[in-house]
Amino acid sequence: MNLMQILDSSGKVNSELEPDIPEKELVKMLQYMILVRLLDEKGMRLQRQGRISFSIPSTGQEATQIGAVAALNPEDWIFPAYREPGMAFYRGLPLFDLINHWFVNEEDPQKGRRLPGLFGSKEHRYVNPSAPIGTQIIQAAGAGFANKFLSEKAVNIVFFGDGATSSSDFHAGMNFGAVFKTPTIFFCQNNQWAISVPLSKQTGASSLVDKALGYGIPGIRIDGNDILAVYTAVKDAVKQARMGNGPTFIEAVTYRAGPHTSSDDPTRYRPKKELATWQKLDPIKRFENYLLKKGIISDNRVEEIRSSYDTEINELITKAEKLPPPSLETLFTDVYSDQPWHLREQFEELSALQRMND
Ligand SMILES: Cc1ncc(C[n+]2csc(CCOP(=O)(O)OP(=O)(O)O)c2C)c(N)n1
Ligand SMILES: [Mg+2]
Repeated sequence: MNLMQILDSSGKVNSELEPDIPEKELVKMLQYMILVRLLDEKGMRLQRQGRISFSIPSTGQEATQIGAVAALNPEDWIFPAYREPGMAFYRGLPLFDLINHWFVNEEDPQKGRRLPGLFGSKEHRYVNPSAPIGTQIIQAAGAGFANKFLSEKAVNIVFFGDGATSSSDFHAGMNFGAVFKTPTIFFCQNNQWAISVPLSKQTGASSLVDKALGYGIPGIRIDGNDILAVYTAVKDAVKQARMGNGPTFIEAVTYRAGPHTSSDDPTRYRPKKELATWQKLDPIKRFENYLLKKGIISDNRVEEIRSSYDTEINELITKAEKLPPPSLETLFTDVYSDQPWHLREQFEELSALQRMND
């Protein structure tokens, strides 16, 4: 199946397909790609030093998340998997929120209740993901139905991996979206691996986009390391969804350049040569070359962006590491508006135990 590409691996643009994006937005896109890469480096290092428990990198997949969020309106809902943190930052989620979340301290907006890396933000319409693979697909289709039912302008985009296309929720979500023509964009990050399972063992289909045909959903296969192709495909899909024409399925062909998570060692199952081949197709370098050729940025500016984020993140890490964990009381809050008697009793018992130990 063909692959839609606008920027080739050297950053040369196909001018017939080049989208019209204001310079300021183009720079913002690069900036957030750089931020995501840097956060991955920091997160993995902190985990290896034993200072945080877990890290989920999305290295190599910066173009999919940033290209997509740039093509959405702020009122559109994002249903992430776990490799799209850049979308939340692009919408204004403070960096300190994520870093407090990494350290599971009292300022962690998730109050230590989530696996680090699985976070959401209602304010930024970035929905809390669930750990079981594929759950967000049915949630997004259902929420799309709600948007349609309430005649809201918002559309929904849902992210999932190649592995998730084998889940029953993928079938249920795609089928529901197609039948009810929900304004849902099904965005598959085909990063070639589902932990240690390669794509060749994931499906009998020759490409994942073929699956869309069976549901009656228009599908497009794009180069997921080409941010302009991602932006264009999502923009088109959003337009169709807003016009009431229902879902689109996007297969973005990309590569998980890092480990699955900090608990994984891909050198045990992945050929070295494969990584080297994909590293030549790096999405950040490619976009940077495009912007350099257009005279929109300079090497100095890129270095400035990187080093100012580096300083900011280091300062936030120092602050976050000093904060205590969430208070015991948070174990008993946020589920019921009026705390039931048995939780009150448990809390009192726990507080008494804590006083004895102090
Ligand atoms: C229902 C379910 N089965 C298994 C797992 C364990 N698991 C976590 S991530 C993952 C692989 C998912 O691969 P993919 O959908 O390709 O996404 P990627 O991690 O590559 O981004 C698996 C099997 C899970 N979380 N949920
Ligand atoms: Mg995958």
